[in-house]
Amino acid sequence: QAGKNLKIGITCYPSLGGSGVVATELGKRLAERGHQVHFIANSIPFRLGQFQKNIFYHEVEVNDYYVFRYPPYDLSLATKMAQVAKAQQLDLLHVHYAVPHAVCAYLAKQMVPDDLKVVTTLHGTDITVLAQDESLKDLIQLAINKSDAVTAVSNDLIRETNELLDITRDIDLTYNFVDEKVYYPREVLSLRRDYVSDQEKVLMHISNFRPVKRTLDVIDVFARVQRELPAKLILVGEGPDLPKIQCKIQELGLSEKVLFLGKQDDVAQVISMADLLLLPSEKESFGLVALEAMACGVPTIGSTAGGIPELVLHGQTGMLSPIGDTEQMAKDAVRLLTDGELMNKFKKACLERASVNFNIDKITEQYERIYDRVLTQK
Ligand code: GMT
Repeated sequence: QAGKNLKIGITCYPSLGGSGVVATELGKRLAERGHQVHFIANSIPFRLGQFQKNIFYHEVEVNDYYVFRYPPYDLSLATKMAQVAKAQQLDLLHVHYAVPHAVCAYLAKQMVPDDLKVVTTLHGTDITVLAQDESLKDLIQLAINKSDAVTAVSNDLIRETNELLDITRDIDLTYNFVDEKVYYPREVLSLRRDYVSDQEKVLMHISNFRPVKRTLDVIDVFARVQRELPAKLILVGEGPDLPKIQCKIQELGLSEKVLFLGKQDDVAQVISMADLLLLPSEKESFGLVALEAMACGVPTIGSTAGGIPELVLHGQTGMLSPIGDTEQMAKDAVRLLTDGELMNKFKKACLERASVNFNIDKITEQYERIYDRVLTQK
């Protein structure tokens, strides 16, 4: 089977976070490289964009018969995976996020007469949060141990998976990636002038505003920075902690200096307006947004949580401090924002690192090698 064009089923959360983005971008690139890619999900992945050759989408319909208190989405997904695998003669299923996708793929495998291979990619909270939940732990463990290959997006996530669960197999490291054709420093001077004056620096935070992102730390860092130099904070995204943040900003009298852009699709354009990205997370298996910023030449000020140090090189492409050390984060931000030469050095290093280490083709080839391996193994 090695080296040939494959038929690959991909399942991900179509409208949610980094795992969906990575799965969709990978699928698109695999299709460009000649593979046939079948997305199996409950809606069209939001990054899928325009029609593209070799890409198909199969929608999961959930049975909501009145006896079901909770419509059994997982069972419908497993059945759909098996149906698509049989009808399209899939070589393998590549599922992103363990719950429920890896479990459904394991079930689908039992429904298919041929040996349907399953590759599972772990993205972070499926392990760092959900695998700590006793009601799911054994199931996640089973799904990982029964997959034909398992990948994780950082060494730290591999370490944590092995620490939390009884894993009887190797886990491959496959870092997240960016497409340089989309993520590059955009010319956004006039757009930036719509938001800030030429004297002001722009700090930016982009996330789903969940507790693991420690968004109050974002405000704290910004509050300290703007005491030292003219600056604005741009917040992008939405989530449960947003109201808390809005109150804090008012309480600190910072309303004039903080802008809320809500959810934005064209992240490359938005991020290119920033001088620095703030990522002070409590947990972060990788931190895709820091890579997107890096590819646009924007250094990150963040925490040393999870896989962030594998992506952001402290003192080269950003500055990292222990979780919650907002004083140090603010000091580092001010240092970078006031030293033009240092900032230029960081920007250059960002572009270089994103292009060399996290190139979409390089990582796609790693996935292809894993596919070939599972298809040739007995
Ligand atoms: O950041 C989030 O909370 C969303 C979450 C997801 O499941 O999409 O992101 C996880 O996967 C991303 C893609 O691999 C990683 O870049 C994020 O670091 C990871 N989030 C956490 O570990 C909290």
